[in-house]
Amino acid sequence: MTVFARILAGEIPADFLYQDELAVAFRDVSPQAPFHALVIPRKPLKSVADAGQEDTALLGHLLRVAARVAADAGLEEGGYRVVTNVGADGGQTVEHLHLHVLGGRPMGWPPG
Ligand code: DGP
Repeated sequence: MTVFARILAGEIPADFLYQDELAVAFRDVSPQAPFHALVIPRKPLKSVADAGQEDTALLGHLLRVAARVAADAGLEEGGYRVVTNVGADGGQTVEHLHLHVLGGRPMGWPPG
């Protein structure tokens, strides 16, 4: 069971920013920017690489939730970044699909 599955099950507390029947958003425990949230599906997909045709709408929903939590955090004017890591080279450490929403400072490019 991943740490995010345990958060979804209520076994580990999280600072929730948004919840619906398909997805939840909460603050990252190790923020890499003044605002850093994670958007995850309730469905235990490992990453975007694990998503099938049947998950197309869910993936779109996750992006819309990311935009919503960013707007709720007042980031629309300044901008923000939405990123998802996949596998070892992508820097993924938790095998439950998640979108990082980062903002509140200028982001570097390319990412490290
Ligand atoms: P990634 O490296 O892309 O798999 O990102 C995983 C993120 O999950 C990382 O930024 C830290 C965050 N994280 C890990 N454990 C917890 C936790 O227990 N609670 C919260 N809120 N975030 C966590």
